[in-house]
Amino acid sequence: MKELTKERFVEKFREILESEYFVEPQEASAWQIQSAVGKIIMARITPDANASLHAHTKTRRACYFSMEFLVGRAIYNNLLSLGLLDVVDEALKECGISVSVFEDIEDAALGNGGLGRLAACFLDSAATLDLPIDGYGIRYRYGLFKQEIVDGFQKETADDWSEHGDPWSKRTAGDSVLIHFADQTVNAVPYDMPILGYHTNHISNLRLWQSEAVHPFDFNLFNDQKYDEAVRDKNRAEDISRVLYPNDSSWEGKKLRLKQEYFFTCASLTSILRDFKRVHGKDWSRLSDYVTIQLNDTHPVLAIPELMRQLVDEENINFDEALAICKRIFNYTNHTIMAEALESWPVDLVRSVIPNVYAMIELLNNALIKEVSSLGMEQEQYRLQIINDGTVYMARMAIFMSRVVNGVARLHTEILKRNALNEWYRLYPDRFQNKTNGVTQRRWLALCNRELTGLLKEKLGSDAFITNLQALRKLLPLAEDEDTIRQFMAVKQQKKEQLAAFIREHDGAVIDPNTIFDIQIKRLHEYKRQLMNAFSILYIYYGIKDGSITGFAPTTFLFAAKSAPGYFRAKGIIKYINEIAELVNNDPDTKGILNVVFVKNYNVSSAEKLVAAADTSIQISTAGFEASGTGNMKLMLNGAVTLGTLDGANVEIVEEAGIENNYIFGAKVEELNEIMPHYNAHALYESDPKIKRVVDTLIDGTFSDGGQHYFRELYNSLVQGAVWSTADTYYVLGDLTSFVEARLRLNRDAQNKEEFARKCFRNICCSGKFSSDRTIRHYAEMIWEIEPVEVNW
Ligand code: 26Q
Repeated sequence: MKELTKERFVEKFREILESEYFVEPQEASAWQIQSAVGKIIMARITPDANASLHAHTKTRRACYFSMEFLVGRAIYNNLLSLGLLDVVDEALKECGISVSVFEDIEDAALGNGGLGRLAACFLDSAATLDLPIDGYGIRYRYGLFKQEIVDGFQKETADDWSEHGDPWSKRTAGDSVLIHFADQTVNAVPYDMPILGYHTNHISNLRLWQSEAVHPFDFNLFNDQKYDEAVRDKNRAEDISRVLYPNDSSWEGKKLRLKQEYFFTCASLTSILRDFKRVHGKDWSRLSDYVTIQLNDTHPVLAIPELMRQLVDEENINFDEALAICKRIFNYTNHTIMAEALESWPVDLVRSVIPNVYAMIELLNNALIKEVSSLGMEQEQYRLQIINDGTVYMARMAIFMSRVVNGVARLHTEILKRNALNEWYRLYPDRFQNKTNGVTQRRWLALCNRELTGLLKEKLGSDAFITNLQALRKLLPLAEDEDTIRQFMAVKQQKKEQLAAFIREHDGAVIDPNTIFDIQIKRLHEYKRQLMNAFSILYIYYGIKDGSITGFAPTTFLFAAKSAPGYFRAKGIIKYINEIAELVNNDPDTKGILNVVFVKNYNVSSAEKLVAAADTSIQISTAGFEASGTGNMKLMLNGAVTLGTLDGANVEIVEEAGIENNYIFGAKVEELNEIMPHYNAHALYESDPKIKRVVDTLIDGTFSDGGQHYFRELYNSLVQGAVWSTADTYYVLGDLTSFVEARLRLNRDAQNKEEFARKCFRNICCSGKFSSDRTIRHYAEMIWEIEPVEVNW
């Protein structure tokens, strides 16, 4: 194919704008510009995309099943992958347009947080490493809600991300699948989104299903002027893929969610089996030679009984044979040990919505019981059964039927084996593996921090780290080089200035780039302890005011977080942070020293700006609760030191980068196991006046929650509890003092700017392990047993 030069690009670009929208470049809107660029790019990559799809059906491949793919904004990433960022930048400039127009393009927020973003990073790495992996999920009409902050409170609005079209996917209606529920049948229509590998012609396919009516509307009802009834079926069908559930911690047994899960797993399997048949015929015993399926948490686990059903009921394979085939195909990744997040469905619901699948679940349960007794574990049977007491337990079905079960960080996997899934580990010790998470350095370094990328490239004499992050290790000696550190500090300063400009525009807040940027960005959860962060700021605030804390280096405390709309405490914490901001930002005693800002509507695009500008990465979950974390890796990669607990992947981060280059505090998992049974938060609160002082701001009138009792409820959760031992489940008060100490230590160290920058720089050099390229390669080798493919056409 001819090279895409600036001239050729400009010509095509003008042509498309003219013929599609009747506009000149200067009068085109952001989305019209994106649409034109999208058309040019998609036309160029289509042959590669088709060739990749074709190659994938001929070889052994992995199918990544996930309810969420948080891909974010596609345009910059696609241009980066194709090596066209500069060409398009120049071309647009010639048309009087800045590439930054695309900042106005919406993110595709088809995920809640870590789990969904991990899936997106994996597809990026897979394509880049030429590994045959395709994603399967749901094309939600509305992604994760947009967050506004009104009077300090979170307000949700709909995220109509494809309102102006979606140039990055192709509707493939010819591959549609009919999905049958007991009470309705819908049409699953696939949209294929190419995921481009970096500087390779290999492309992964992300197939997202949209639910549509089989018949658009009832003509007879329409003729009788019964308009609502005429479109009722259409709306009911579209309900299934209408909206992403914004819950990512507490599980809710909603019928629509169950339908979503069945909808996309059934559609995906049907499509995979069709592809297989086309190439290999009906030799089902070989299915597992060509297809392996990764279940991203339990959300897609209905794929297991559904594949059984398709093999047994539709392909007439006997049950035992089908069972053997399925057991070779599935693997399951666990992302949480929190009991309230584990999926379990009422038998009556499953039976009423998908009766044939339920029948298969019963047979699987019988097979499990048989196996448990043959392995001499009868005494554990009730804790292992897929169906027990009128409930279907999804994780149990997943583990029973998977070849490999994995956790997402070393500590997390150890906790699964020792505690959360111990009875399963004893049953199948060889089934358990660890695969520590990673992030793609293409988006989380090369794209979001071109300045740092440029510096690293210059120092290394190559940009090899963009596809081999371990290469950064070689730069470690330069941490002692004054020039390098000065240059690094200049880059960080630049990114802080850019972030300050963004926040001014986006939130109307003024922040000073000459202060320390202290950043906590993640979903709002009690276990992530944003409340402890807030308390620590107040602790320091009162310390500065009463003179017990002196010489505190000016710090900007940045928060960004969405709360599940129904999560009362999390919403209270958002309001509380905003109340603290109001207080400390306006107090002449602390003005210029403490600045607190809550950045609204946290998403992938704002994360890209935040991570690049951070000095400190706040990772302070109660030890044992954060399965891995991936934001911690993104911040490390951009040269922030971690201020955190020994939880999730933080353990491995300090192992790589050195405890002396990070700030670790708080109770460890083993310590908490000892402490929690007799932890008395109320007694601690009563005995420590500094703790009491900050906690009392929840109830003493310092702040207002608009009379909605958010703060009183938070207060009660910390110090009241039905019995004393149930108060402060996440040890917020227990860890608060050591957190403040670590924070003060960091603050003192940061005053030696060069010495502190060295620590930051060492973190970058040691971040190699946390590339999703490493993670995906390990899945490919140790779980999927797949090999890289060559794509030719
Ligand atoms: C389940 C049932 C009904 C409705 C919603 C859900 C649901 C949706 C999303 C439950 C959980 C999630 C998301 C979980 C998640 O993001 N977990 C994070 O996964 C990351 C990637 O492995 C880890 O790094 C984080 O530690 C973990 O919290």
